[in-house]
Amino acid sequence: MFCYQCQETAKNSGCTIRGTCGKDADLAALQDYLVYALKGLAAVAVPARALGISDPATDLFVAHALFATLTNVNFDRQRIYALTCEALARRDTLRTQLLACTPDPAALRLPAAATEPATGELDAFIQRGYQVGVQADTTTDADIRAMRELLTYGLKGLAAYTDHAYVLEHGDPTLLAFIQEGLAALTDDRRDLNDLIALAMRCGAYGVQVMALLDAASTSRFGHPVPTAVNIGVDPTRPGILVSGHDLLDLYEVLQQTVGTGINVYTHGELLPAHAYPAFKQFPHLIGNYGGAWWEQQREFSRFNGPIIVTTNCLQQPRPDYADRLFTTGMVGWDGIAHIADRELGQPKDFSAVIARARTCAPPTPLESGTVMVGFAHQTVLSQADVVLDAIQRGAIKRFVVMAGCDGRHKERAYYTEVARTLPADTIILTAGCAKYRYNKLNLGNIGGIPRVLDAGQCNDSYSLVKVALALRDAVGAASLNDLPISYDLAWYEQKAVLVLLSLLYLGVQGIRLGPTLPAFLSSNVADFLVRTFNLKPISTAEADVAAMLIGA
Ligand code: SF4
Ligand code: SF3
Repeated sequence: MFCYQCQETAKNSGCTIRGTCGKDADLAALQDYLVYALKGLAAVAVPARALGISDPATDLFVAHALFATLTNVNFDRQRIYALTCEALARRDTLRTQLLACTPDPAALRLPAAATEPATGELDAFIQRGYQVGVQADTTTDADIRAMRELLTYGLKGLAAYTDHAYVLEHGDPTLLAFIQEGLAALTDDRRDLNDLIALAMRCGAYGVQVMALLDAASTSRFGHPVPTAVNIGVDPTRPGILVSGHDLLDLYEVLQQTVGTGINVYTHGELLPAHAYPAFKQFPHLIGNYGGAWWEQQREFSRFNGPIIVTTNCLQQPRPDYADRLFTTGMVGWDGIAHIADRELGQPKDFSAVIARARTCAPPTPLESGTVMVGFAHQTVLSQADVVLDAIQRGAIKRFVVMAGCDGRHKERAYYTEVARTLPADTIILTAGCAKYRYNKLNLGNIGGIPRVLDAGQCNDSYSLVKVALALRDAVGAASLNDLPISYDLAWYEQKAVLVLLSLLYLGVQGIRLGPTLPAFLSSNVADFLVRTFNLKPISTAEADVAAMLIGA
């Protein structure tokens, strides 16, 4: 196997024997073959669309299936196999329709991924997967390969967020069309570096678009987040259900189905921001948030004692002591772990099996006590714009530091805690994503009532931070985002973060620090290009980086 799509790739080079994430070689090959099949489907769908042939269900399927290949989403080989069978069947149906309308099929130059017959056997898919992965073609130029992978991972992030928006009934066919355009381009050897760079920038533009769509989807359904102190302790008298991942609708339906049952509900990881949405405040049995970021789940799920539902991502290898009370849903899966089926005909998901399990469980073991503040998305911050601007003009706030992104296992990530501790008292941290768990419990105080850590929400709520920055630019009459007293010190782990990065680069943000390591999939020339063009930089020490950021460097 060879996989280097996430920040925890082995030796910051590539996982070759087994993924740090728990993905084994056959599953990696199966996922590679799924991505290959989706590229082939896209290579058919793009010329078909140009002729007016398209199928909205196939368009959404591509995003859905690509999402399954993100880091820590789906480890269930039967489900990856089923998605691949469906991709190939949809490809063949669309190709038949396309060829029927094409006088000169050779002119289409369909790639092998679009035309090669598939046996339909799982073992054959795995074997083919070993031949079509990242390193399959040893003759590919290193820089072309790097740009293709950067685009692939940006598209994966785009696919995941698009899927999240569609779950909340907010669709946008232009996003689905671009995912296919990008995938199809990856099969086209005529695309040179400049083409791929342009596509990566367009992927960033669609990243801004999808985050805006998801913001509209969440706020129209659940209201605008408001500042909220979230309990991080437990109710020792009642069992609970823990909901992890990013899916607000899953959490909402769990809450609806547990009203009056005597069972409490807790958020985990990236669902912490749910507490700030007005629609969630109607449920007194939404007790609080349990634990920290995704990578601490094995210890935390053990101690939770009750059932856990993992939505969207990030799932780790389940430990035997909680595997029988772990449930996956949506695109998440693990061989042998119970799975809650998708919604049907506008009906909610059926969480009765989870609720039945909770009735047999002990209350959670406390991990900590106190509260954390959430709810500083764009509407809250912009409603306080006068106070913020006044604080800037008085010199009470000297700088904002955007510390959005992901958390992860590596001990180097202690850097982010250290940066938060080292930043002086006249600075504000703007955060979104699970990166916040490195510093959101530090009690860093406030500046004239404005908390020093403003948590906008999930990683996709990085869009909120962009909205705040753009409003600040307009309010102070700055020419560009780069003229503001804002520094960017981002942490990445998986492919949603790759999309967030491309979105910021598309918006012209310069001087982003990216850590804890630069992506292994960047060739040295592509990394140099990003440094030269966007002044992208690796992190250094917390002390040195804080000193540099304070002078705008
Ligand atoms: Fe390794 Fe990350 Fe790929 Fe998993 S997703 S195999 S940890 S690079
Ligand atoms: Fe975290 Fe997975 Fe990326 Fe949504 S939960 S930010 S890592």
